[in-house]
Amino acid sequence: MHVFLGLGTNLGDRDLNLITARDLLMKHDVLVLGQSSVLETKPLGGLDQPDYLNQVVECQTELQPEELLRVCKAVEQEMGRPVSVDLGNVQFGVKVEEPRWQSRIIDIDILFYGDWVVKQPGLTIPHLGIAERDFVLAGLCELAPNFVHPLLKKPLKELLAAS
Ligand code: A4P
Ligand code: MG
Repeated sequence: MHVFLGLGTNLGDRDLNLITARDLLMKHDVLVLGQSSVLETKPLGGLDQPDYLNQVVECQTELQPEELLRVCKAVEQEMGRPVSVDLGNVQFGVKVEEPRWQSRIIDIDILFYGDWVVKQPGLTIPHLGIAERDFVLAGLCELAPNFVHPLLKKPLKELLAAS
C-alpha cells in the first residue's frame, strides 16, 4: 500500500532525528520512496515548547494499518520517546509516562493509508487535522498535489490553497 507519514520533532538533534526515523522505518519493512522539504514550525496551540521540524514521507508497505501504527510507535520508542497516554486505547502492561502534545524526539503520524478510511479505537485515518495544518499540506503537496483526500474529496493542492 502507498502511505504518507508525518514526522515531527522538537527535541535533541532534530535533523538527525528525521534521518534516524526514516532509517528505522526502512528496517521495519516500510520502504521510504520520497520525502518532502523539512519545515521549521512554531508549536501548534501556543504551547511553550521548542520549534518543530516537520516533514512528510511517502512510503510503500505491505503492513496493515494496525501493524503500521505499531511500527510507528516502535520506532518512536527505539528513538527514546516515552510511551504516551492514550485514553482512547489504554493498553495494559504498557508503562504510561507522557501526556499528549508534549515536546517529542519524534512523532510519526499515519496521514494516509492509500485511500482507506479507518476509524477504530486508537487509530484514525486519514489523520485528523491534515486540512488545518499548513506544514502537513505543504509537505503532502510537494509529493502528491493531485491526491484526493478520501473524506474531504478534494485534491491536496486545493486544500492547501484554501487553508
Ligand atoms: N492515533 C490515532 N490515529 C493515528 C494516526 N493516524 N497516526 C493515536 C498515528 N497515531 C494515531 O498519539 C496519540 C495516539 O494517537 C496514539 O497512541 C495512536 O493510537 P501520540 O503520537 O502518542 O501523541 P501526540 O502526537 O501527542 O497526539 P496526537 O493526537 O497524535 O497529536 P498530533 O496530531 O500528532 O499533534 N506543532 C508543530 N508545529 N508540529 C507538530 O508536528 N504535533 C503535535 C502533536 C502538536 N503540535 C505540533 C506538532
Ligand atoms: Mg501524533
